[in-house]
Amino acid sequence: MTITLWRHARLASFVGPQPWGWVDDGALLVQGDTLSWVGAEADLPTALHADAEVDLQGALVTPGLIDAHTHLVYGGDRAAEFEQRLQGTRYEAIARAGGGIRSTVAATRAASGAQLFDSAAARARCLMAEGVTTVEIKSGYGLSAEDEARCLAVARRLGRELPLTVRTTSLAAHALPDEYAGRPDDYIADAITWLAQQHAAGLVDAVDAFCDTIGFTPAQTGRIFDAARRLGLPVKLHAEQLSDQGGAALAARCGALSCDHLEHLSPAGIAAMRAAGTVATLLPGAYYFLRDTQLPPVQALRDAGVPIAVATDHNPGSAPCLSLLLMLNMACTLFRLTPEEAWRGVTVNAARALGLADRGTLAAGQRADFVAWHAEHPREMAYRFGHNPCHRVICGGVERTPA
Ligand code: DI6
Ligand code: FE
Repeated sequence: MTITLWRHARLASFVGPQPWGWVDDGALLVQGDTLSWVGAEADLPTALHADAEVDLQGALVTPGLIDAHTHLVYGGDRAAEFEQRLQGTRYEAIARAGGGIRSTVAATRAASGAQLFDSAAARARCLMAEGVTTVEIKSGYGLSAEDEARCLAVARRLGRELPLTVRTTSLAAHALPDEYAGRPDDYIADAITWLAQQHAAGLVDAVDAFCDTIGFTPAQTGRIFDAARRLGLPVKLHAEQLSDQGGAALAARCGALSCDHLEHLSPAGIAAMRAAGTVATLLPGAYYFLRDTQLPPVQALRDAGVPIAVATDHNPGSAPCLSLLLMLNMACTLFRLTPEEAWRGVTVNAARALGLADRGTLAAGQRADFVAWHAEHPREMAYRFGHNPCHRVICGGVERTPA
């Protein structure tokens, strides 16, 4: 196992009480795929052995970025729907008229496995170019036993073939497919059967649902969650995006890893999330693209000490966004997060939203996922937008070559 010492970096470690977990002149010792020592150059143990040394010459180093909420696998696009919305038709109205998610379902079912893989891989590479080392990918555009499993298998294959960790989430309860029109409870019953099959095939790390007026009711969501818990799978929820359904409290009572969107989150939802330690994953790209005006209750989340994550929500309908760095900026400008909060949202709290304790900070014992930047300070990435200063990416101890 090779041991490499990365020296003379400015570290934003997100560990310890100081802002950013800042270390002025720091070093990282990488042993295989793990960080075995992290700290100030001045504190480097004298007896330390390394096979190789890299001088980072003062470059800024952060943990690898984690995009904790995406829908990367789907067919087609929704550019025509975007034009419709620009002419005044609302997102919900398009969905109710059979467009929206269901039009992507038709395109996804029509796509070959190779098409689904190639298009998703191209999207994943865009995220990776900005320093993303872990991504969560949801199903939810297949909505049949076969097509949901196909999309999850594509996501798993991305994790095997790209230098990137992929966590998969089953989101069969995303929309009601046409063949179940008027029979949402039958659909949920079938989706529960598929979930057990997906789980047996090793395709699922977590279970999600869309609890909203154009999605599923809290009762239907609860049935999916009960099934997930029987299988020992953690849950998360698209909650209170378009209306307050009490979904966040329901999810929190099921020990949810995260509740996502949350523009219409109530004080009761916040209290339940706080009690359960559930992460609030904010998705400023969807808020922006749908021209939403209802802000998520950021100050109340802060006051309650609910950890906040930030993600792209990449999907063809409400957030066709492939830049997690842009989400740092939008989380600050639109939601008034501080740059440090936004950064914690794509590192330490994003890891927590995925139930991963082995990443998201720079500390001994963590996976060696880190990024060196052409920047002095991470606040610059929250400040600029449309700019990518990513310099070098180390994923599991191995340096990634540029895509
Ligand atoms: N909320 C979202 O923002 C995405 N899914 C969801 O439940 C949008 C999905 C889409 O419009 O295709
Ligand atoms: Fe989403």
